[in-house]
Amino acid sequence: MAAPGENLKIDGSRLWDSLMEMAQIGPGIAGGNNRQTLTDDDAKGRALFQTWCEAAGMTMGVDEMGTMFARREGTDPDALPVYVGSHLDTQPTGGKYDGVLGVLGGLEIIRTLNDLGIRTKHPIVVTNWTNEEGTRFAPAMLASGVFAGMHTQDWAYDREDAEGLKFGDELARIGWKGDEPVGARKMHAFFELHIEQGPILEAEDTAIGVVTHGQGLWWLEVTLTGKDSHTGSTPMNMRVNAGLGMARITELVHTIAMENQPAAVGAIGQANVYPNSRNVIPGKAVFTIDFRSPDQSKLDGMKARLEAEAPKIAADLGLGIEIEPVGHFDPVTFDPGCVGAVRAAAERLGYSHMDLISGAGHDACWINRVAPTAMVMCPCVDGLSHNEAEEISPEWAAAGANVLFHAVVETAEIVG
Ligand code: HGY
Ligand code: MN
Ligand code: MN
Repeated sequence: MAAPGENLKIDGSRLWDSLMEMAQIGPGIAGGNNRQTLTDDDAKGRALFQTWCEAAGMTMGVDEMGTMFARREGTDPDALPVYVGSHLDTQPTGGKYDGVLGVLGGLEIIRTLNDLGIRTKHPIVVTNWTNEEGTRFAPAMLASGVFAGMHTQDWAYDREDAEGLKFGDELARIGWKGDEPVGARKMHAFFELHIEQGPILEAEDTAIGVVTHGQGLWWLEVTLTGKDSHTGSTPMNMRVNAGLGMARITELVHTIAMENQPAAVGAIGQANVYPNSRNVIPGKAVFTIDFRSPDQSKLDGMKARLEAEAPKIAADLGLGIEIEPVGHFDPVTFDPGCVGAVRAAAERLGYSHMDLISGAGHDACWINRVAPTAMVMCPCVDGLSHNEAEEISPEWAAAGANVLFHAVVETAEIVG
């Protein structure tokens, strides 16, 4: 006897077409996307998503952080909804699938339920979280963090981009500052489909990642203060070179991560020297360190080691140093019940699958603090992401969306 909805499948070509249409908005320069949060392109992507949701008979709610909630009614209006989603904002040199697959995979579930005339007891809400990437406004997962009570809304509104523009002002400017209080919505469960952004699933020739845990993260912003001076006429022993300090701390970050293997990573992704002139020794350097590990003690130990050793490097060079944590979340253990629904869906559908720890951060990492949460992952080519060459196959997208579909619909309870 087939389980209810056992043979339900989404329409993979419709999903792929929607992914390709969304990718036209905020194009990059090398085939990917540059649809950064709260830009005009983000607004265009939001508008397209809203049009699609309304065409699928959903009603849209928007909260005061701009997060979008498209609701399909259930047969029991009092039942807490099952939420499903991810993010539509991208890195400046982002791919077409990071985040977008999870939002449009959620939409595809609704489109398929409509096609089949299936009702569920619990409403289903497809979600686009604002500013998951944290590249324009740090930290990452900002809106889901406010929703989970990890940041105040005022603090989030005050976050500034490189031009000094404030998050709250930009949200109002693009016309997506909603009226719902953030975090007021209660969830029966939350599911997120996401590309792996790493090499494991492809290397293991496995279609589905059943995400049991997510690694934790520290973002430490370091400011080194030296002295601008002439690169030609300043004797080497008179230089107070912030650029040299940044280089030595970059090496320290790598050393710390390598000494904490396995399951630890560290790098500096954002770095600026000032005045950034070819013949001026940098009097200032500002850069952000990204440490991650699924092991709490390793994660905190890497931070502590950096905080102890970087000041010594600065002192040796006569530099001032400030180290400010600008992003953090502890390692995550997802809800065993929701993880079980994902695993059962993969088994029922006959997809190869394996348990996985998420290397990247996701909105699900914060939402897991306020609702039972799990993630589904699909492979990506060469494990590449945060790169315009990010690529997946339509088959991988469809498999991930089918597993998401079954996990969501099983949790939302089909009633015919
Ligand atoms: O940084 C992250 O892990 C996520 O991709 N924003
Ligand atoms: Mn993402
Ligand atoms: Mn990303």
